[in-house]
Amino acid sequence: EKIVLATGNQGKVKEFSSLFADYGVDVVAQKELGVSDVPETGTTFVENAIIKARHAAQVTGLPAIADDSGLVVDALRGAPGIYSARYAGDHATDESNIDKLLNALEGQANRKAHFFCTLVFMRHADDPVPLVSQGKWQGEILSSRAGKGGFGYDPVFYIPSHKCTAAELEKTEKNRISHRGSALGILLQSMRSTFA
Ligand code: ITT
Repeated sequence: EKIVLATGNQGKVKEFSSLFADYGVDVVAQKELGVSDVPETGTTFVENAIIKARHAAQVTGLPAIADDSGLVVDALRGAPGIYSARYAGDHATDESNIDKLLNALEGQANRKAHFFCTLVFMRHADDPVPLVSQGKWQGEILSSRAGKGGFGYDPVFYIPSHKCTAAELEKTEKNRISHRGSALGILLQSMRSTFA
């Protein structure tokens, strides 16, 4: 059966397409089904993911998977967190968000940060037991950009184990080790054990 992918973010759509192809799951991005973005009024990753999954399921009548994710920076007491997409304001772009982050961390010695991803699967809009999974990816914020791959904050997110930024990783490697890749592995496992 088809599942709607409740995201309007093209970077996420690309990563999920290759991840789901690996797992043999049939997902369609919400835009292709005429679903528009919904206001994210929650105060946690979980709440926002549920809001997005419920909306997409409501509009399409299909089961839905949503991703709410963000960058959590230690020295900024967790900012930008759930506000990562719009850190630099209403018309924020990946570029302006990174500029704002680099400014906020100027002169800061503690560069520790992690990406966080919450995924939600709902069988229908009124599903009382959504499946939830989370993934975390530890790294450090550089003081300038490196790499062209990925999206969002990837060019300044340095992975010590790989000695490069997330934007310099092969796509398949990012999917293997990222917050999104980990969260999806866990979600698919719990979908299998719940519906087997
Ligand atoms: P949807 O709500 O439509 O899915 P969005 O971009 O608004 O799209 P979020 O509210 O979950 O999604 O914000 C996530 C932001 O966190 C995203 O826009 C990036 O700035 C950042 N982010 C999340 N995962 C990332 C990754 O793998 N690499 C770089 N930045 C990431």
